[in-house]
Amino acid sequence: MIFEDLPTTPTSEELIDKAFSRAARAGKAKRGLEAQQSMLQTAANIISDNLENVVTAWPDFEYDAHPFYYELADAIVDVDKLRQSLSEVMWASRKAREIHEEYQPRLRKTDVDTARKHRKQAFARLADIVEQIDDHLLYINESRNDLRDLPEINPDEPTIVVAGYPNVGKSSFVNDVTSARGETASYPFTTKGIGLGHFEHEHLRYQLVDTPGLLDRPPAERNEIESQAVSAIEHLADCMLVMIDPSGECGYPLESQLELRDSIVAQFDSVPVLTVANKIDRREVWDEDLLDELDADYTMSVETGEDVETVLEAAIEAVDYEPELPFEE
Ligand SMILES: Nc1nc2c(ncn2[C@@H]2O[C@H](COP(=O)(O)OP(=O)(O)O)[C@@H](O)[C@H]2O)c(=O)[nH]1
Ligand SMILES: [Mg+2]
Repeated sequence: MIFEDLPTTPTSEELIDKAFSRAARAGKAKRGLEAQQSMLQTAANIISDNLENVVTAWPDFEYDAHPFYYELADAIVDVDKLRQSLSEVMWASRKAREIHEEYQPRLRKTDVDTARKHRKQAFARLADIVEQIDDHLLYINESRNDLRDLPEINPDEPTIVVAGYPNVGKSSFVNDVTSARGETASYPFTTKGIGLGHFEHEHLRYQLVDTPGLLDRPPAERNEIESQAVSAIEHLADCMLVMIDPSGECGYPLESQLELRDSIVAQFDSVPVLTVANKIDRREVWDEDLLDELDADYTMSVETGEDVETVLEAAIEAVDYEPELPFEE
């Protein structure tokens, strides 16, 4: 995941301390004018290089981030504000070099006292520049901490997303058809873990994703971050399975479950959505007219295994994934 390896961003205080203490050490190794020159060069370089590294450590959101991650990142941090902060830091990095270039000539062909006075002045200006971007450095580090924990999901793998109210059997389904049990990922904005599983079909790896807290309740109950995370999922899902429990044993009336299904169909208009009624083994508690009303594409029972394969194959067909061949033009 592209935001995983971002280094911590120093605070302005840390950076100033580091630059000036290294400069003091460099100064002690030399005498006279050379000591002053070496101090300035060391301090300016450390500030300039460290600030530049803060900026270059970040991927380009538009070119390097998959739209799924871009949108998810934007739900969690303010990407425009982050970009602005990064550009201010770049400005400060360049400014530090300029100060170095401006003061360097003043530390030559002069007496040591005058040189020391100029060097101190340069240091004050360097410190001032770094202090000016204090808030930006803090925001960058905060963003880094928030984005580091984005879920480990591969957006390039063909993906089936499972939606539906709690207790309808989503986790049971994901665990049943995938090899890795209990694989989870987490979003930084909720404590609920994403259920994640993989299976292979005709040598292709598919990803099954269950998104508790997002696609398990009506849109009106989602906060702003959750709503945006749901739209990020539009870039991820190649097929949507909306699971319904017509027995009502999940604790949610069928009517609410169908409303959720309809809202998902409406929102994911570019993604094939299949309605799957689970717990068919409990058909004795299903209402007689229910099946008509449901308009389900499939019925199944994860408990007994009835028609689970059929549903999976339908999902694979709906994904309609064609791998890119390396030699294709
Ligand atoms: N009778 C019956 N129970 C099921 C079936 N699938 C899942 N369950 C049960 O329904 C409950 C909720 O399942 P779970 O997978 O945790 O639902 P989730 O909240 O949607 O992930 C569990 O007790 C499951 O054992 C099924 O096909 N038939
Ligand atoms: Mg679950």
